[in-house]
Amino acid sequence: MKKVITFGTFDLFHIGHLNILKRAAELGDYLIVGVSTDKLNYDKKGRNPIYCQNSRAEIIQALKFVDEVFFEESLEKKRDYILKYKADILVMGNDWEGRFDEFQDVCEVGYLQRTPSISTTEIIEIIKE
Ligand code: C2G
Repeated sequence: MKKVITFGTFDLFHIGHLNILKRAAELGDYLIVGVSTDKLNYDKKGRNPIYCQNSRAEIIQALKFVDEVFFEESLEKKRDYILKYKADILVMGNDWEGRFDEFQDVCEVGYLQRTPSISTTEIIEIIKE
């Protein structure tokens, strides 16, 4: 069984999130998603997500092609998560191109094309206007 792992905040869940998760699932037999905690998001982006981590994780877990969800507490723990969940391939959007190549010694690493013209940040800006 080929296990795929991916990570993200998935705040204000949108079609770009759906597309990447669906395509990640197609690369293997079992999809594991690390959902960034509120704290990790705050540390990374300087603001809290709109949806709290439990809501974001519940939404991801409800998708039919997602098999397992856990909370990603630290960017530095990626290697531990890959090993813990016995992932065969790490998949991320190409905004992260090259950033996770260091894990090629423990799994395959792939980057998928981002869905154009949509992002959580843009949605927030549009609503604000
Ligand atoms: N994504 C995409 N197309 C978009 C927007 C996002 O394919 N239009 C992808 C991103 O490339 C990422 C995933 O959706 O692979 C989740 O995106 P974010 O929620 O923005 O996650 P991010 O903040 O990049 O967190 O450890 C890594 C981080 O936790 C990733």
